[in-house]
Amino acid sequence: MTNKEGKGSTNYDAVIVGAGFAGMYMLHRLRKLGLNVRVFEAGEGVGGTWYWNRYPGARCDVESLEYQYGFSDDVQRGWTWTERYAAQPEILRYQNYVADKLDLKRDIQFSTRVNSATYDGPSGLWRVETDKGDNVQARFFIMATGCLSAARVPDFDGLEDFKGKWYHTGGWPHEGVDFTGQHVAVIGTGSSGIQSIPIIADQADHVTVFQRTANFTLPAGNRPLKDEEIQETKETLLEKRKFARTTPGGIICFEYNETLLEEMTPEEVQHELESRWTQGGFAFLGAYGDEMATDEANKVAADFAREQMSKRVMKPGLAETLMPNDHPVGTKRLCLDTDYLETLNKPHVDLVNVREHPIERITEKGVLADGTEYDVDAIVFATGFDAMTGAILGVDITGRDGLSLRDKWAAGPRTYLGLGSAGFPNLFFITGPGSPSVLSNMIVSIEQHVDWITDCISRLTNGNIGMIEATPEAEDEWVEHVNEVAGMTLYPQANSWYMGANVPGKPRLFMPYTGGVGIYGEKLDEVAAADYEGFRLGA
Ligand code: N01
Repeated sequence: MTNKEGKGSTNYDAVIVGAGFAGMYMLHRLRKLGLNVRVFEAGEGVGGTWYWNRYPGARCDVESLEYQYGFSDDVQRGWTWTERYAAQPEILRYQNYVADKLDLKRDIQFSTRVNSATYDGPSGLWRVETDKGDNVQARFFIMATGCLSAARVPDFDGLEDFKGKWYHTGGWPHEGVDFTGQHVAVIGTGSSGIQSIPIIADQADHVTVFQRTANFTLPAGNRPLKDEEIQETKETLLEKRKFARTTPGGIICFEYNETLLEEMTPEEVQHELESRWTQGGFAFLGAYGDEMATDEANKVAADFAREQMSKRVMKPGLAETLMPNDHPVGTKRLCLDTDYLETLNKPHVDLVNVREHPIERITEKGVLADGTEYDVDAIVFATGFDAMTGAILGVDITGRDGLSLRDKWAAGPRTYLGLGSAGFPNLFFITGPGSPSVLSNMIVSIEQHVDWITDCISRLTNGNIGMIEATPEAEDEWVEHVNEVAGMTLYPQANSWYMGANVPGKPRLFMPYTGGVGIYGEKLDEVAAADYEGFRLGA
């Protein structure tokens, strides 16, 4: 059989979409099972989010000694990290190192975007079509598309009129951008904006930062790694990884203090907050047990954070605009910065509060906000992603009896365990909505999912079972549970991308599972031990 471009139709055991951390490990595990696997990847190389996000200052906010695979002693011993928080080029080099070491690239078709996947009931196979004219079939279809990969430029009027250059942080030119001598507008002050603005400001003659929501940010405390800590990790990583899977966030470089605020003395509270702030990173969100659970407890940490941030702001009147006051600390992703607030003190950097001075449109010359036109040579959109569902729904997925995933999820994603969705047999999501995913160390969660999916596929193939599908009842129960536990936290209070709030028209609901990696892992184990309870296994 040939399609219109003359390519032959090919059968695989499994097709994986995406060659980031998730797709690479999934490929490795399924190949070890003896399966014939094809990975389709839109980029020209491996890396996923780290392939695309090459903006200046791009850096991981999980410590590099933990932000690496933990499934192979050989792989981890062969790589040496240099900084506490690895920068994007180093992470991408690491991913290529792993891909080469495991000889993964021969099964990855690069520069190829999957357009659609359709389940054929009679054969029990998925038919997958790409923008390069591939038309392949596979029993298992696995979305390893990442949670933050569908970059989003807001629908500003007039962008097509702009005579300068514009960029999105999530799709940065590979050759880099030199802003020397330029006037630059940066729109967005989430992690990407906060990381890139200091470096852009080092080059540019003038930078105007457009801020819609003031964000909590703390100094990352990045530094070169010491030989002893590198060595210690090499000796212990695999063992520590087992422990990481029992923790709420899959991170072990700090511990959550479980004592409630009211059970601590003011001195103890101050000590916890100070030492965690100084440590840098997400440790700050674990200063006491109810920090993310009650407004009163959160406010103590938020006040501390505002006080620390204010100390770094010197320009008259600036602190008021920069202080986050419309959401509890941690309910939007906490930002880790290197000199962000100090950069805003500089005379050639201005901050525009978009809430007071809304952006009306992009013009030929720059950005028009509240009647003022800001003339610039370049605009940087640090405006984020259609998170968690954007990349999944970017593929036109049709399941049993013509059911479209886009239709099914029109009011928000519905999954069982974030792994599967009723009506879509043999379709797996890696770190899908309804799993801890972005609230955890992504690589720990990816490994947890890939291991589970591998065991499941192994069970099916060994048992001569052709099909697994979430039942609607188990899915309804899980969706309800995910909402219920999210409702026990402060998270839903913020207009965050966790809630879909950054995309106009997107349904608002809290997409990740807040129960934590450890508790979630117990549930995964129970389901597997009960022969995939909540899933229907069939011929
Ligand atoms: O995206 P974001 P990001 N007009 O959505 C603003 C991970 N990450 O790319 O907050 C004006 O956080 C928007 O405003 P508001 C990390 O998980 C990690 O920065 O919606 N402004 C916000 O300020 C992170 O959380 C790392 O009101 C508009 C900004 O654009 C996630 O990726 C580094 C607007 C978008 O912030 C996403 O981060 C980078 C509009 N129409 C990313 N639309 C690290 O590892 C949006 N904005 C450190």
